Amino acid sequence: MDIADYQKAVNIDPVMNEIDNYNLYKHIVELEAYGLTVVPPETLGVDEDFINRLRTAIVRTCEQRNNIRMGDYQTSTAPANKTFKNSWDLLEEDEVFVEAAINPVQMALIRWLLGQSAVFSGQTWIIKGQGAPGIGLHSDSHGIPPGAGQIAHMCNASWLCTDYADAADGPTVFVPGSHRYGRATLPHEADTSNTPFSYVPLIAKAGSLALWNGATWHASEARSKPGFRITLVQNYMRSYMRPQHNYEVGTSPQLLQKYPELEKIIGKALYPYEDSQNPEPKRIMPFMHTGTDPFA
Ligand SMILES: O=C(O)CCC(=O)C(=O)O
Ligand SMILES: [Fe+2]
Repeated sequence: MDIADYQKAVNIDPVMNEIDNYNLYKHIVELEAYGLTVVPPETLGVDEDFINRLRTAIVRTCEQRNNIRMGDYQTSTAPANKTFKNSWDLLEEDEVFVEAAINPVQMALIRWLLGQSAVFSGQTWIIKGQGAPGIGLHSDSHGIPPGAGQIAHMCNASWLCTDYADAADGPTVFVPGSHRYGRATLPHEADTSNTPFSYVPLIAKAGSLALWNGATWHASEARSKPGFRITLVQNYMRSYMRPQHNYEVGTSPQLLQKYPELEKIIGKALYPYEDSQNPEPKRIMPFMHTGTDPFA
């Protein structure tokens, strides 16, 4: 008996059918058990041409936006202070970014985590060169206070555009099962060189998709290899993460100036680090502190 055949559970039946069609059972169990899964290109229905187009589009967009010449990503020594900049909001740059955002296998897994009403929330690249340091353990579920850990509120779906073969590539690392802690890392837990938490590196070939519950703690290793690690990072969220109305657009400067409290509560874009058009780093830390303090 297939329960989905009864067609009584209108939201979960379509997800079940897709999990079945694409044979995603292992990935669903890994998402539940570990808080992350890595899907190979064959399962995603993408070929080498797709990932070459995606990587090429990222490099080209970075070159154009940051006025640099990167050349061959495998040997390039373009400076990190340029390759990390202006990396958000890519859909209009090349349709391959739309293909990456709506891949149907990816969407089946995202809808398992976030429901049918999941929304696409942001897309950015990581172009990480030789000598780039790692980053500390953190959760991506910024803004979700402790106590709300039973369900996924957001997830990260990252396309690997280069191979992550070993630690020298500077891969992402994960604390398996940490999504169940339901909170962000505290400062003394975040340093990978002395954290008491065990973590595993993401080792997979280009064209794979790493998908994690946003609450799953992760970090990255320093990169020692020449050339660049290139990744397309995508965030998806539950629909309640959106405001009913975007007061950022159209609220008059006169009102904002007269009522500073209004400016504070207006919900200007910042997730996850900064609005690419209007970076305001000073607003980011208080927002991220909600991950360990509901009163932040
Ligand atoms: O460099 C990495 O792989 C870590 C990136 C990260 O923290 C993220 O995409 O949320
Ligand atoms: Fe992250």
